[in-house]
Amino acid sequence: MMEQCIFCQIVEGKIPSKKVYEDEHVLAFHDISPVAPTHVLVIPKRHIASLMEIAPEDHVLLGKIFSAIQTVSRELGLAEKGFRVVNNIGEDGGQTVHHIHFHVIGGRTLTWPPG
Ligand code: IU
Repeated sequence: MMEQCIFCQIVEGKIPSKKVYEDEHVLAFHDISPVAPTHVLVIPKRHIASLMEIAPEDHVLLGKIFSAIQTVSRELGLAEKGFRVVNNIGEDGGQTVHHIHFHVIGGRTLTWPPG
């Protein structure tokens, strides 16, 4: 399962990605199919299937992910006008890749509600 995970393969460098941020625990890269002028995915390097698999011992990691989101949003020029962070969970949530990821979407005025 984890060997086949596309995002684990991106973390391992087996599949190329356009990285925008990387530290020991977190990776951010441009989404292959952007829905806005800027669309980045921020992920933990360790395989966690979804938000529902987050354990209490992962809380520090979650904080690191959100720090990375701040850094990425500033570096990509999103912070001033605003942007959106999205985490899809499960079938109804529209999750298609089962390695937790936070979409950072911006560069245009976003509408609400989502589809
Ligand atoms: P979702 O929340 O699980 O639906 O989001 C998965 C995202 O991963 C989606 O926006 C895809 O375009 C993106 N993605 C990618 O960037 N690279 C890939 O190789 C694959 C999916 I597969």
